[in-house]
Amino acid sequence: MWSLILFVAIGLFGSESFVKANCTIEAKGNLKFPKKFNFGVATSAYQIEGGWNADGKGPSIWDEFTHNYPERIIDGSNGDSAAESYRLFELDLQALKQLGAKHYRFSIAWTRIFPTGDVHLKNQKGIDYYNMVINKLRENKIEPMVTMYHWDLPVALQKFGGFANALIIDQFSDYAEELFKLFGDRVKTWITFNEPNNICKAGYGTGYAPPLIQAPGVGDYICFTNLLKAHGTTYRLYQKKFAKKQKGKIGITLDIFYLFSKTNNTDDVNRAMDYNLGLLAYPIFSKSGDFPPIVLKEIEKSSMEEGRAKSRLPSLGEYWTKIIKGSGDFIGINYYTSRYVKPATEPMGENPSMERDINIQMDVDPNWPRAKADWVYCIPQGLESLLKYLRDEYNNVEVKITENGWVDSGELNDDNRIRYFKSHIQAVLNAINDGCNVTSYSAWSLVDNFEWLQGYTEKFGLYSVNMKSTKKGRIPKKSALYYKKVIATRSVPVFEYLY
Ligand code: GBH
Repeated sequence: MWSLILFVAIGLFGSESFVKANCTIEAKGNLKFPKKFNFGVATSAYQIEGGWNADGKGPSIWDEFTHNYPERIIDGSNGDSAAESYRLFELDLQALKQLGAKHYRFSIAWTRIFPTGDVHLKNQKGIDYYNMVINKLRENKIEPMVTMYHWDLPVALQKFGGFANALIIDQFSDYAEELFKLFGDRVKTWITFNEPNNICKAGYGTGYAPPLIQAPGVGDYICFTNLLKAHGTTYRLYQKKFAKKQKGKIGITLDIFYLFSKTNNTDDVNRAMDYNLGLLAYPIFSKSGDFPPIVLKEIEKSSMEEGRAKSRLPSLGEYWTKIIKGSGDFIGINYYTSRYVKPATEPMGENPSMERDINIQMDVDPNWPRAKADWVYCIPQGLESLLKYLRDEYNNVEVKITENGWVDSGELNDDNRIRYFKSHIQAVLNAINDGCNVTSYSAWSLVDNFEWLQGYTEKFGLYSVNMKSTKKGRIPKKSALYYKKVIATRSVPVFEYLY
């Protein structure tokens, strides 16, 4: 009876039935992860550290924004104290040890080390803090994976224009050089930028996040261009001055929703992927470099129609294409969820804007299991498909999953988070079994933390933190016990054992 219904459903909905509406995925192939595959967890400085002005730290654009516009954060909160990891790193370390994490992805707050962003003005206490973190991790055989920039630009550098000014190329690569000098003897995995899509679209396009620049279809592209140049310059610098001795790897973390087409139209999917992922991945990881040809062509055409003398997204040019092409030892991927895409019937968004340039409608299936946040649905098939897409379109580049996680209200009995992790970790294993070059997975996040515009109303942690107490004790949720078991067995355990 059930198989008959399933059969009819497949017949009716075709490929749609591929994306299941119950947060599960079938296991295919080996049941164990390869020995060299690494499991860990991720956080970011502003979201967990607190101590926003402690010991000489300078203000970042997120300190400034949350202080000046508390009404723009859902609960009026900020990261002034957050999970207090600056004061209480020992508690994070205990949680990492309890999980058996093999690596810890955290970010360095630029303004803790260089309060004004200028590398000639060091804050020794900030340096001491990160040395302590890195050393304690290593003593416990937990590999540090360091994000250099997770959205907290020094206010002093924003005054120069931040990512809207090409000065950021030197400002960032000078900062990166100092990080290599200070920590590169012990840090072997570096991520230059976390989610350029958000840095540039939210910061310089729609302008809903700091530095609040509203210049859609213009500012966002200027930001992408400068950011890619800063990334490429940093990579070359490392190769030239540090790689031989330090032997580390450098990558960049990109966020992407996987995109399905209801009508199985691969052109729609490829075009949308070129805009949402390719804009950043293509210049770094493709064979030819520069922005994806279709994106360059379409934006140039629209720009001409708007009566401009040149494209809003000019080619990177020969010089920069060469520097940026190949400037990544791995691609970091933050995957949370997926969407359906179809071409828009009428022009979308304002003119100009990235939305108008892309002109693709994105929607969800009302049957998909939704999280507390309205943008997260549990679609493990999207992760498997994305990894295969990277394998096929980007020459089987090494992939590190730098974030993946589920959002709820913070309950300790978080079965839905376990379901999410179980199916997504299975999706990664399926992809590996199918020849994808994925080498690590970081769950977002170690602890409940400051979720940007959502403040403390949305929780992603494996550990709960009582934000109101000064002790800020970390309490393992049920999902922490599940993830511990994943790490210990290098497999995808059933989770009934927890009952
Ligand atoms: C990542 O950001 C961040 O790296 C991390 O700091 C954060 O805590 C984590 O994920 C969880 O959010 O327009 O409705 O499609 C992801 C942030 C969330 C920003 C989704 C863009 C799009 C919402 N992104 N959001 S929607």
